[in-house]
Amino acid sequence: MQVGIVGKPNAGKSTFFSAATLTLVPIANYPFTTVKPNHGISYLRTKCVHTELGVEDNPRNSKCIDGERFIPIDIIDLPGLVPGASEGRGLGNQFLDELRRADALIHVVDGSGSTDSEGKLTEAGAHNPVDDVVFLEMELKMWMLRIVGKDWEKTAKKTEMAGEDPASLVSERLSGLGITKGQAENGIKKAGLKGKPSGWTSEDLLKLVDIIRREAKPLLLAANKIDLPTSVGNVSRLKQTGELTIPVSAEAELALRRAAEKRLIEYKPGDADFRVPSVSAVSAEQKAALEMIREKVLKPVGSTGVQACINSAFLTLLNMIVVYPVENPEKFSDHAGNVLPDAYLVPNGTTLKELALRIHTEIGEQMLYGINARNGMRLSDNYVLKAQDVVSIVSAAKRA
Ligand SMILES: Nc1nc2c(ncn2[C@@H]2O[C@H](COP(=O)(O)OP(=O)(O)OP(=O)(O)O)[C@@H](O)[C@H]2O)c(=O)[nH]1
Ligand SMILES: [Mg+2]
Repeated sequence: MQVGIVGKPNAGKSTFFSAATLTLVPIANYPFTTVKPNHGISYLRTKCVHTELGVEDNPRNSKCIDGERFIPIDIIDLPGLVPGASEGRGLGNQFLDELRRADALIHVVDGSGSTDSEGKLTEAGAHNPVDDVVFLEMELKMWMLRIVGKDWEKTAKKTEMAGEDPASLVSERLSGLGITKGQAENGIKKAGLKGKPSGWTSEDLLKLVDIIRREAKPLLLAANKIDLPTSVGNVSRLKQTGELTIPVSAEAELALRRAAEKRLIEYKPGDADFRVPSVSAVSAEQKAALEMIREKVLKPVGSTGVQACINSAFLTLLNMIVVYPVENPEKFSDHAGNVLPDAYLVPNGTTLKELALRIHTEIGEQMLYGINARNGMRLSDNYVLKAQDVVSIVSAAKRA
């Protein structure tokens, strides 16, 4: 699974990325610091079931820290986009194609309003961040329109002559972005597009790609720089756009994670607070800076918001759940004895059979039944998985 970070220059995308991945990337207070995409690994955080089951775990595909399970996800940081990028302004939108594998987007907005629409520093609070939301969604639409709309009339006429349906044409054009025919069909219906596709206008296509983008690459707003006083009020303004909005201080998260990495503090991404251990090399200056984060971010907001964005991208926007497949339902282990080795992120609605197929084609195909490891009850292959399920799959196929 992959999440893409988008937004105008200087909004804090690379700071967010760096905080989420603990990877060093260039960060600076001027536009176009990032000139090519950064790829990294971050983690979704969820309560691990091992505490509740009363066992010690040995995770393989994920990490367990203090009873919290961290599941890896891919994350990509893009160069900034400016209004008119689709016409080549700034760095243009050449890098948007990097988002083809992204399942969801995090739009990092400068919630403090201290950078203009092109990311140049301006008087704090002078810029309305809602403008950035409008423009970015426009650029995303223009990007998709460019892909769908190339020689539209000519290609649509050919499709009509061949007796093919318009959804095939749209999904074929957008197949590079992972758009399915079903999503194209849905989009056409929701956009109210009827008649011959060769007669659809650019406006029609713009409406269509916007609907498809919202379904196929949903986004949330990371209202960043919440530590700055001019952010007050902008979070509710951003919420009024109707997009899921999360207050964030990427800079605070980066400082906390770096301090935790150096063992100056105890802090896990997503925690509501940090602790300075009795033995810590933290200097008075560092301590004061960390205390400031506590007062300005953690206390009023509840967390730095970075982990909340990643979690919401998968659990809310994409409506996914975490499940734990095990081989031995009594010991909650795999064949090597690893307890709760894997945590899988699957779409809500996934059946046991679909999970089995994902683990291994043969195991799935030859699946006999499943077992709910919590109570030993048998589960049929069309059982719909629930969040935090611990399940065992009994199959005629042997595992490698
Ligand atoms: N106060 C505050 N400043 C932040 C925060 N996040 C980022 N910044 C600052 O904002 C500036 C821009 O940060 P970057 O992460 O380089 O921004 P970007 O969106 O990647 O910018 P481009 O790569 O130019 O598109 C830097 O000076 C950061 O230190 C935050 O949460 N609070
Ligand atoms: Mg950057």
